[in-house]
This record gives sequence, C-alpha cells and structure tokens, in this order.
Amino acid sequence: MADENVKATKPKKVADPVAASIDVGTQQMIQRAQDLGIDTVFDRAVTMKPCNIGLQGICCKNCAMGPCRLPLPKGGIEGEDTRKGLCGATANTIAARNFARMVAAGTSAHSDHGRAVAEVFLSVARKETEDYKIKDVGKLLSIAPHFGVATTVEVDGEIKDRDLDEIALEVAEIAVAEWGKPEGELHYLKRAPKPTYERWKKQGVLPRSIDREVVEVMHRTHMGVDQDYKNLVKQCSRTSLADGWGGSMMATDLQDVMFGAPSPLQTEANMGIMKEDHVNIIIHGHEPILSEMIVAAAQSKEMVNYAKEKGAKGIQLGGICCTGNEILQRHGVPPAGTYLQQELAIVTGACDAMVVDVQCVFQNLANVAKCFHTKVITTHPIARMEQNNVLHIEFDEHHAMEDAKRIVTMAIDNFENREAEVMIPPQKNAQIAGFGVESIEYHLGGTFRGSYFTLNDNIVNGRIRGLGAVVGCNNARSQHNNAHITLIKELIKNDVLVLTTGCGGIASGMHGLLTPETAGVFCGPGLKEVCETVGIPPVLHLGSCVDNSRILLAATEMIKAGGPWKELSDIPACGAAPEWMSEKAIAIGQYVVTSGVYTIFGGTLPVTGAPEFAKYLFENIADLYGGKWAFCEDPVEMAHKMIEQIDAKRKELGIDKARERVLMDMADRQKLEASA
Ligand code: XCC
Ligand code: SF4
Repeated sequence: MADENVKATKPKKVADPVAASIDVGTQQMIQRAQDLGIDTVFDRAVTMKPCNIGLQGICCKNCAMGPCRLPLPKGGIEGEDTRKGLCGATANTIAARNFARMVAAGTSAHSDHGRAVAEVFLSVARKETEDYKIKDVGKLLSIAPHFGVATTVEVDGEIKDRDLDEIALEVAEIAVAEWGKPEGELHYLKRAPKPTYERWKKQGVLPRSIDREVVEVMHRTHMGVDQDYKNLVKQCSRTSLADGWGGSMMATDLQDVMFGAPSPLQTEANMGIMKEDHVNIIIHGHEPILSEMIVAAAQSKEMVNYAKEKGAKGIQLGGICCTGNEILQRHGVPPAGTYLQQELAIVTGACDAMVVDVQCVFQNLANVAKCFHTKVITTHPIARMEQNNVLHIEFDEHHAMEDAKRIVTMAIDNFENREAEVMIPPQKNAQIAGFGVESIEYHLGGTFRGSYFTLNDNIVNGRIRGLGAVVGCNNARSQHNNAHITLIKELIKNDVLVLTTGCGGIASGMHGLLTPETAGVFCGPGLKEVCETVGIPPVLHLGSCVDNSRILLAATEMIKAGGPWKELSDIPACGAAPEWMSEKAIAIGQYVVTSGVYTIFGGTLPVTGAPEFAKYLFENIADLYGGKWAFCEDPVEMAHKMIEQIDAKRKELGIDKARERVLMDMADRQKLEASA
C-alpha cells in the first residue's frame, strides 16, 4: 500500500479518529485504515484545506477571461462594494450564479432519478418488463387524479372503476412528459395548499417542465446573461420547486406504486449489521430500481443455496446512503452506515461486493477496494469509474432480475477470496423506520379518526411545540454525525417532533434515536406524553432524500385536516441540514424556503462573500415566500434558532399560551404523582 518513495519523508498527517466521528465503530475503522496505510475521506479532510474563496461563493469561472476571484476584504466592505470581475460581474452576481448552478445540479440529480423511475413505470404500464410490477394499487389510484387521470368511468349512467392497466398507462405517459412538456405547468404543484400555490403563481415561479427550468438556469448563468441576483434567485425558486414538487415527488410516488408505500418496520443500523460468516453485499447510491432487484435476487432460494454451497451461512445485505434508505423502508434491509462510512464498510474486510448506482459515491472506493478482496461494481451507464479494478455491469429494466442475479452471484463467488483479517465493528442499534404520509396518518390519527387531526390537536394544545425536519448529508469538515444527533436531541428535549430523511435518518438510527423508548429518555414532557400514548418514536424516519416530498405532503395534510394554519408558512415548522455537503441539499433547501419554511444549514453556505445577496436569502426572501435561509455552525445554537422560529409562529397563530398551560398542568400532575 505505502508508496516506497515516500518512506524517507515525514509521516503523513492523518485524522484523529475520535475527533472525526462520534460513532465508536467508525472510529475503529478509521484507525484500522490508518494502520493498514489506507487513506480515507477523514484523513484527506485533514490534509486538504477547503479553498477560502470558493467557500464564500465568489469565484467565477464561467468564461475564459477568468477565473475571477473576488475575495471579501478581512474587515468586510465599507461603503460601496466595488469588487467586480473582468466583465464587471459583481460579487452578488457571481455568488448568485454559483448558487443557482447548485440548485440546478441538485434538481437534476433528484429529477433524473425520478425520470428513471417514471420510465421504468412506463415500461411496466406497457407490459414491456416482467420484473417490475404495480405493487401498490391504492397508491396508483390516489395519485392518478393529481395527473388529471380519472379512476372511474360512467357507463350507462353508472359509475364504474376504470381498467387499471388503462389508468397506469395514462399516468405513466403524463408523468414522463412532466420532464419535457412544451407548455403548461407541473401537475403536482396543485397538490400544495391553495394559498401556497397562489403565492408561487403571483411570484411567477410555477415551473413549466423540469428539464426546462434546469436548462434555463444554465442559460441564465452563462457569461453575460442574468446579472441581477434577485432575478436569479427567482429562477432558483422555480427550479427547486420542479425538484421538490416535481421530480422528487414523482420519484417517491412512482416508487411507492411499483415497490409499495412503506410502513414502519423494525431493524438495525450501523456497520455491525454485517456478518462475518455471510456474504455481505453493500448497496450504495440512490435509485431503488437497482436495489429492489438485488434484494429480490438475494432473497431467492437459488441464490441463498448457492451462497451456502460456497461456505457462507447466507447473504447479508446492507445499505449506504439513500438507496439504503429505500430498501430499508420497504424491506427492512438494515443500513450499514451513512455517506461518510462508505469506505469503511470495505475496510471491515467483510464486504464481498459494493454495488453502486448514482450519486454520493466516492471515487476512492476503488482505491480502498484494491487493498481488499471487495469487488466494486458500477451499474449505471451515466456513472462509471476510471480505475481498472472496478467492474461495470449495466443494469437494464428489461432484464433486471438477470442482471441482479449476475451481481449477487459475483459477490457469492468472491466470498472465498477474503484475505485480510475480517474486523466488523460490533456497534449497531435497533430502529424503527419507514414512516410515510399514510402511516403517520394511521399512527397519529388512530383508525377511527384517520386524519392529521391528532397531530394538529397536539401542536395546538402545545404538547408538541412544532416540527423540525432534520435531513441531509454528512460532511467530512465536521465531526461525523455529531451535528445531526446533537441537534435532534436538543429539539426533542424541547418538545419538537423530528422528521428525518437521508443520511440524517441513518445517523438517527445508528445512535438509537428511532425507537419509541427514546421518548422516555430524551424528550420534553409534552412530546414524551404524545409519543408514549400513540407508540411512535419522537424521531420519524421518512426515507431517502427524494422522500423529503413526503414531508411536504405531510405538512399539506395538516392543513387539510383543519387547524389554525392555512398555508405551509403558517405551520410552526423548520427545516435543517446540519451536516450538508451536496448540491442536492441546496436544491432541497431552496424548495423548502420557497414552500414557506425557515431552513437552517450547518457549517456555512457559499454565499457569505456577497453580503447583499446573502442578506436577500437570509431576510428579504421571506417577504415573497414566508420562508428564508440561515446557517449556523453550532448544533445546539441551531436548535434554538429553530425553536425561536417555531415559537414565533405559535405566537402569530395565537397558540403560544396553550403550551404554557399544558406544561403547567404537567408539572402539577408530576408533583401530585411524586407526593402520592
Ligand atoms: Fe447523499 Fe442521499 Fe446527502 Fe446522504 S443525504 S450524503 S445527498 S445520500 Ni440525501
Ligand atoms: Fe470573470 Fe465575468 Fe468571465 Fe465570470 S463571466 S469569469 S466574472 S469575466
């Protein structure tokens, strides 16, 4: 491993494992990698400093007269800001253009994923594939009307159910067209509460079609086009809505139709789910089109028997990142870790195959795999790796099961090649995951009231102070999982019910926050009472990052169920991505803000080098949509900023007093119980 020539020079700087992660298993694996002379992202974060100008968002390389860099003077700007690039672009223009391109990239990633799902659904509807089916008819019928597809038909004055195949085909064709239709607006926008939709309309940000908005960002940010940061932010909003209420939401829905809407199930999380005596296949990436098939293949008798023939006790699947969340929520496949643990799953020496599709995949996986027997298999035509030890098995929906079996067979055949000593860190925690709009309704509403009424009621009466969506990535620039866990604990301690997705969800599971028992340990009295009464964890895992659309729809259900709130910006709720790193996170943040919700990110945002533009995102934008951006490095402080926003909304709604009364009653009751 170690390079011969380097020996004489001083030892390389490496990460301090304890400072790098709050998870003991992760610390052990970082240490192990270092002992073996293998560098991981944690070490590289120590040796490579981020570029300070890029960090502030003020480097423009949109034409060959640049790159133009406009560093902010140490003491800030006094008087007029005269910084400009060769063409005259101001810091505001440059930072806004960069921000817009992040929104476009993030929207593309979520939406191209959604497109792939929609295309598979179209082949299902056309009966061109046998391997995928419509698993959840109820979900299909519930989304059809949102595409303008009727589910019943009148025959001789009688209302009859329409043929399912017909409905599926119509939905599929209309859905696929959402990416590139020449006119109109996205169908799903009308699912938003009416006042929210009207706001978007008034601001002129209703997306027309998904691809078009992304293309328009690229055009507007080309050298010499849109040079008014406010106008650029407007296009950021329109594009991001095409993600949240478009590509992401359709991805979620059509996945549910084909693979089943999730419902809560119990499993475990962290690298300790890997088993020494099993074939371990780690599935990493985002699109469940692949992972669903691998799950089916790995569970087949044929494959399990083959694994046994080869000396293994069975096949253990594990997920990393969002495809892990997809198979977690639908099949109870345990996640092996978050984004930052991908290299470490290989460092265990027990990973027989790492199967990846798109997004969040480190190219360094291939380098780490060279030191072990692990086969890294890329599967997607748009996501390959240059290293020569990487295998590419292209996955095609028309022979999906065949491809999946080939991949699983390869992993099984590789089991006997394990060389390096296997060392699986034992850390793992029990968890309940797989909540969705439908299951929250069921759990909180009970069977007889089947609505979001109970949730509303508990917010109004103050037992639940508000909602906090804690989502998104890990970032090697901050301690792995620390901000997620610290923030969430502080929120639930203050009676804020937490909804989580993405790597935030996996982190919550790893650290034991996704069990109903958590309520008794970490929650404030109001939230504890609600959770214990209905038997839910105070932190609800709603799936992958495209499933943030579930959070939008859950909030919409709260409005439909009646309450003091009329639009999304009225609800005492906040969004947070405490360890964000990806462009997708910026797209999500922008659609959450545009949907009316205060959104706070950890670390920093690449806008600080342009103070006027930053102020626009942090303050003025609220006048247009009700939501605004913020960032904060310290997770406890972040929680209190969110709580402050939640309390302000409660006050606006006139429900701030109710909470004081509830807490007073509770204190009395506790005193009574104590004296009894
Ligand atoms: Fe990627 Fe979705 Fe971020 Fe995790 S949370 S690091 S985007 S896998 Ni979406
Ligand atoms: Fe510089 Fe303007 Fe070209 Fe950007 S577009 S690199 S600011 S000259």
